[in-house]
Amino acid sequence: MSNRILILGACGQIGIELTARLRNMHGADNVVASDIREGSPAMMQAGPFEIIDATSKAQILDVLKKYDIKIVYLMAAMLSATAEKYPQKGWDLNMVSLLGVLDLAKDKHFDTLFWPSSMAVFGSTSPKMNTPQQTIMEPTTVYGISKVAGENWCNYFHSRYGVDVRSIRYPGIISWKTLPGGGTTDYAVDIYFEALKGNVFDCFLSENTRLPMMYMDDAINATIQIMEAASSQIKIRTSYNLSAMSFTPHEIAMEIRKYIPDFSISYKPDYRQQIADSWPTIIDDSAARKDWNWKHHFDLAKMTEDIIANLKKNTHLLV
Ligand code: AKB
Repeated sequence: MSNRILILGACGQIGIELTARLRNMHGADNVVASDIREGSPAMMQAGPFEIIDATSKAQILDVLKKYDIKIVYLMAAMLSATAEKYPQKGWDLNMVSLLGVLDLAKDKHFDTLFWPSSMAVFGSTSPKMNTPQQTIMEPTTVYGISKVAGENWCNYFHSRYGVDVRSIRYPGIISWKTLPGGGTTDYAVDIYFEALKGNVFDCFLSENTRLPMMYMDDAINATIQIMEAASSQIKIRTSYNLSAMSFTPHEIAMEIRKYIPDFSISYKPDYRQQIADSWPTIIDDSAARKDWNWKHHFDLAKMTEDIIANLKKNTHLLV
């Protein structure tokens, strides 16, 4: 029986690394990558690739049938900062894509869906310290509103139609292989690249803005772990809080200085400061740890050591 996987939004920050990991695990032919535009030659040559607009249910259905897909990861999304510039487009992409795939799952065109939520579901009225799994959720961004609505749709399709949908509230995700785009936490990726290029880093958040973050390796592990868990272990069908570390721009700069002593950072907060200020400082992810044994492996020190070693070996990325 086929256990083929489709990734929608495979060319985004998480999609690229998720596709590579799933292809390693299951064989490239069993993992169909897709995006609205062509991916890198590496991704397109390594296994099947389809152009799909994630808001088109018809295009998704064609590919589900063509490859006999059983598992879908819907990774296409517009992130917080970009969605504040294009609210209608952000809402449309984030919601229409989700409602389309939920409907396809309801009609049994595939078995299991992964959909990423975000810590952006929380807002200024949520507790900032040890933000609980269940608490006040009054997000102030379009992205956050779309994620809260999406979580509730997931829960509804699970309880009403039995759809096996699983979701994680990602914190800011940091990687050295792929760049993010349009997020409020992106500074924590850019900072490593600028430091290694020998540049001063102009940070768009203020020095003491503490946000929850996670290294990509942990984020991919969590994603695969929740999808591999038995359905009975998934007790929450909105989305699970997920956490690894929390740090400020000042703290990440100090960590980088251990390797690049003359690294220098300046602070020029812009509109993204207000978004960051509405988000949690530290997240309580005990439900994920208890229900499906989630554990993180990287803290700020270990992540920084790994990123700097890898970027030094891959200087072609520093263009
Ligand atoms: C963003 O900054 O928009 C994302 C997120 C926290 O979901 N990284």
